[in-house]
Amino acid sequence: MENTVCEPQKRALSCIQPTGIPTLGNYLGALRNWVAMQDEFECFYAVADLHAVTVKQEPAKLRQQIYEMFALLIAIGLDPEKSLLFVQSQVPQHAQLSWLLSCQTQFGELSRMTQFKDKSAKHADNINAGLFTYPALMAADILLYQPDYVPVGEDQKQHCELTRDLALRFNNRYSPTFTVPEPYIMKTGARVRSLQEPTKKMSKSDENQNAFISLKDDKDTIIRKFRRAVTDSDAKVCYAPGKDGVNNLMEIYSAITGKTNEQIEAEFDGKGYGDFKTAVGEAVAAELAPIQERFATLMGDKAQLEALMKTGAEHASYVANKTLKKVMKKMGFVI
Ligand code: ATP
Ligand code: LTN
Repeated sequence: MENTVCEPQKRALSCIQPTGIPTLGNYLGALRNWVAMQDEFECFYAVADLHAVTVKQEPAKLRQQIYEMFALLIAIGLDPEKSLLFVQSQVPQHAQLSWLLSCQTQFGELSRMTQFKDKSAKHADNINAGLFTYPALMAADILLYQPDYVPVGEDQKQHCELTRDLALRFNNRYSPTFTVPEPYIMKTGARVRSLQEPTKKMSKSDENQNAFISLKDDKDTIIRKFRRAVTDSDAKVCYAPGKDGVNNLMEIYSAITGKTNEQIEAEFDGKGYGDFKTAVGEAVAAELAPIQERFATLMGDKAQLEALMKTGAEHASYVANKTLKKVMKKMGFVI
């Protein structure tokens, strides 16, 4: 008989904040990869609502956005039977471990986080302690589940490195406790840029609606936004330094169609930006249409969403509690 050694399945974990309908950037940079990973890995995915309150939120709107984000995760193809889907605030171990980890995190480390610098500049009237200690909560989200990989977009790399440092620090100071996770960043779509300012990342909280494609935008809106996208006066579809707008559109088109830059250049050789932008818009609209249909059906049954949240939170809490208890015991608490 053949002697097969069964490798344990690797784990992946990621979260997304319910701060609005996700953009094409969130989808290509993170969410789409989450779906692709669910067959190969044991996956944990959460709606990071505790993170969302580091900036001001209107309660009724936040509640709606939590439902929407949870529904959207299922609509994009995450299967609650295959992946563990849950809402962060429904699993109290996140807040508990976050406190313990924040006592192992240095002020200097948190001061260097670019997301803190960006967000404190953007919300200068509300630079609260949570915004500053946010990476300790993110580290707790991750480390509780002992994942090997954290699929995120490029902008979260710095937070993932801090999480690794904290895991190593804890393991060295006490004894091996945490798996040291690696960020899992895809090459295509890792940094989708704003359609209006293509040097900046596409962000769902951008005030200019034309700067981003929301996963809820209809076909006409999508095509109109792409047609208005900032490009250059060169009128040649080619990937080159300095052509940020065109490069961004090519990256989006490539991420959706799987075509290489050479194939895209050949396809639009001799054609203007108008044809190219419409083609990108049509490809994106076709990708999003079935997601939008499933999303509408799911949002029509909140009781079903609540039941799925409850099951997810119970399972997550069971896994998270094992890690939390270990950590507390090692730190000297009476448990
Ligand atoms: P906000 O605009 O509210 O600060 P955000 O749009 O950056 O939020 P998050 O909820 O913070 O979205 O991010 C969810 C995931 O999407 C993260 O893994 C992040 O790296 C990824 N992501 C966000 N924006 C982009 C982008 N423009 N390109 C690629 N990935 C992105
Ligand atoms: N910080 C992330 C969201 C987030 C996250 C996490 C991502 C919160 N907890 C754990 C991966 C793993 C963001 O702002 N995009």
